[in-house]
Amino acid sequence: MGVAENAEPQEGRGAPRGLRPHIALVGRRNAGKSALLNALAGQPVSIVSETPGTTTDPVAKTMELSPLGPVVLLDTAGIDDEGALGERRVERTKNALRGVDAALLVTDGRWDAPERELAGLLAERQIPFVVVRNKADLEHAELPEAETIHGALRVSALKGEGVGAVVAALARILPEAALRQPPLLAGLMPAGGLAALVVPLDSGAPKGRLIQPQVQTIRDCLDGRASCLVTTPGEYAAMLERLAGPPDLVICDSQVVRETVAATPHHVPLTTFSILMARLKGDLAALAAGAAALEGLRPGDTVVIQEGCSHHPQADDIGRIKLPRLLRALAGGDVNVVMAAGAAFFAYPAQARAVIHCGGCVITRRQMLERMAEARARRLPMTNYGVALSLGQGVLERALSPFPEALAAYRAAREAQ
Ligand SMILES: Nc1nc2c(ncn2[C@@H]2O[C@H](COP(=O)(O)OP(=O)(O)OP(=O)(O)O)[C@@H](O)[C@H]2O)c(=O)[nH]1
Ligand SMILES: [Mg+2]
Repeated sequence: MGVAENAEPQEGRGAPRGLRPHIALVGRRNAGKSALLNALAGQPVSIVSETPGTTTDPVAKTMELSPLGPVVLLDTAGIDDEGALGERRVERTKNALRGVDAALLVTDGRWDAPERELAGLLAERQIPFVVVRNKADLEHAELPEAETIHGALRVSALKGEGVGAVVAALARILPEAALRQPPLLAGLMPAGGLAALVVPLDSGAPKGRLIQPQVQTIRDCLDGRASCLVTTPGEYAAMLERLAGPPDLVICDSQVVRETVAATPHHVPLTTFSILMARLKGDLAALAAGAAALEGLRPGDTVVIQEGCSHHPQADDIGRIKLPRLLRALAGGDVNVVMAAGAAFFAYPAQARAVIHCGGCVITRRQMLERMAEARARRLPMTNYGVALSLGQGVLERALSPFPEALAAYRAAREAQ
């Protein structure tokens, strides 16, 4: 495809490129494609200049785009490039569009032949796209009279304004298949490796079977030609002793994470089923960062506890009993808990300080991401049950240790508050 790699070091265990949705930035020269890419990345990745034709070859940049998660953004040369070389660049841009999951059609306010050509091309290739009307800060200045571009998002890449709405729009248009990362254990288990699964059989466990995340983990191990041992918290230490070496990964139920950590050698990667699900369903880095907000809670604060389904509450229900108890302990006093359940849209109350979402087993990744985008638009930190439970047991950093990006996001959010 002739795409230049940026000099960014490969992110250790980050999502492999093949699992990341690819998003192209297209438009005429000087529309601000590179400036928009930089605004999305939050760092100067592409060269921005007033000279038309600055970007010549497509440039791919892997990044975490919260709340979308890991993506590849593709900067391209202007579609209106001219001359013999220019035509070859245009060809490259068109080729780079092959296989992208979505596109941002960037315009400086004009909607003429180049924009129409691109819109036609994208439609023809069935690539969902958003029109980004950039340079909104220049509305009344040098720009030609802006045509009304239906549904265009107004953005100033230069000032970083409206960039969040672009990400939210991408979350809406990206096809489900592009966003889904099917293997729960992606990047975590070596082939031929061994995972230890710690599964409590308390009153909440269904009779005669295991719950979905546990089954999915076992299946993923087998698909990856790895093995797994499944045990209860009570048998776990004895099982470890019988092994000739430690397992490659330990995965436990969130509710027994503290005791599992205590029984596990320090160097063994360890996480919870909920954190694996959070990575699969949403953006783990953003959910980890959201957990930091719980540590800053004060008595009287409002926290939304949101569930994807409306299940029948159990005796020691996590959402209704355990998490409110945890929030009181963190805040050092009473916390105002607002429960939201079901698939319908829920308007977060203005006074809310944080949202704790369930694992979202009944909602799609896309729905989960839309909820995250909604919270983000309101500058409301969102975390999830599994992350919050590990935080409450004082072992969140350990449970995030297999996911360096998420661990870094949590630490950064903690420092920022
Ligand atoms: N006022 C204003 N200027 C912008 C904005 N975004 C980009 N620019 C300016 O527009 C010019 C072109 O920006 P680029 O990001 O290089 O545009 P591009 O679409 O990548 O252009 P090529 O790579 O040449 O095709 C630069 O001088 C930027 O500073 C914006 O939001 N507001
Ligand atoms: Mg450029």
